[in-house]
Amino acid sequence: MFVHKRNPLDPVGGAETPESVALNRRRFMKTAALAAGAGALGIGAFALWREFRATDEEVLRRGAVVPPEDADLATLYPAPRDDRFAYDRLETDEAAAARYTNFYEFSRRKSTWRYVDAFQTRPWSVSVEGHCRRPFRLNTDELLSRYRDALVERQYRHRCVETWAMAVPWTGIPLARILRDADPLASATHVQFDSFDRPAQAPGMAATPRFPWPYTEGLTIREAVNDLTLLATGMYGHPLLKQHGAPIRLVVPWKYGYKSIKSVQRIVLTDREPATFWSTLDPAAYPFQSNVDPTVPRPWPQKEERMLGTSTRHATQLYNGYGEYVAHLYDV
Ligand SMILES: Nc1nc2c(c(=O)[nH]1)N[C@H]1C(S)=C(S)[C@@H](COP(=O)(O)O)O[C@H]1N2
Ligand SMILES: [Mo]
Repeated sequence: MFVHKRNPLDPVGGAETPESVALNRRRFMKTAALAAGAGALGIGAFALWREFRATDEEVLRRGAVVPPEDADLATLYPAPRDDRFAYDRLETDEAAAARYTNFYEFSRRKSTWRYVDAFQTRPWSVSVEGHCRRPFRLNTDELLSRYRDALVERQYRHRCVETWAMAVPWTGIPLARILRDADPLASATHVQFDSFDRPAQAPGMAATPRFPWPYTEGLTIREAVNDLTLLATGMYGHPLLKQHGAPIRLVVPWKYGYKSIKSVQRIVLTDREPATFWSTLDPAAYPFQSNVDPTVPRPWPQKEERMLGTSTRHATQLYNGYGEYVAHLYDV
């Protein structure tokens, strides 16, 4: 299994098993249950079975957020579609994406939707600060109101370094629009993103106090203002589910998925390359740049990817296929 293998966050149990294998296992376990009796299965197997038995409705309902009080803001979804990035493959089923997520604040398993009940996504605010002339802080409603004209829906492919992939419609605001309003200083060479630090609401954080929380990420300023970089507030035409990083997350489709930090609270313009959660844990496996590249093992092979909810495989593309938009950033 290709699950962030070479770092201390090694997966537990079989929760990360690819879906096709998991479904076979479920069938096997049903048979085993009939043959041996439920008692012989053991608690671990029972937990695994419960996970895969969950209905799509349950997975989507558990992750749903409290809607804004201002009903007018709800009418912003779905946002006008910007069709430039239409994918060359089938869109991922919404429930398939929602049941297989990476969100270590909640769990190392993929079924993070099971652990998000206590997570409060409202009220929530995000700040833009650091090396800029006009720092500001907005709550999520103010963010949507201020940038309502910039809100777009875009179809992007997402590629996790574990080699699973998805093709999903995000709703978001181009990050460049937001950074521009802060009026960055010439000294701002990088942008740092910080997630939340609330172990009381996030069982994965409570279980791993030694990890470098909060989850952090970073981009160069040129990457941050690239046309592709989105600050997402929604997915599949409605506000983000908790397990996908409600209420606000970053989406950087040409980089491995861990760069797309969830549940962002602080955006800091800085004059140096910031430390990130994964590169702090293992700098060799998770370098700062982390562009998708089929030729570079990380350290496991990256030649192919599997679409979530299916057994369809595709060849991995350099920059995840977005070279037209980003290759110039890396010309030497
Ligand atoms: N705060 C936070 N952001 C995160 C993660 C995380 O554990 N915590 N996981 C990352 C990884 S490894 C991936 S692949 C994507 C997954 O996004 P998705 O679960 O919405 O598909 O989120 C990224 N953002
Ligand atoms: Mo990932």
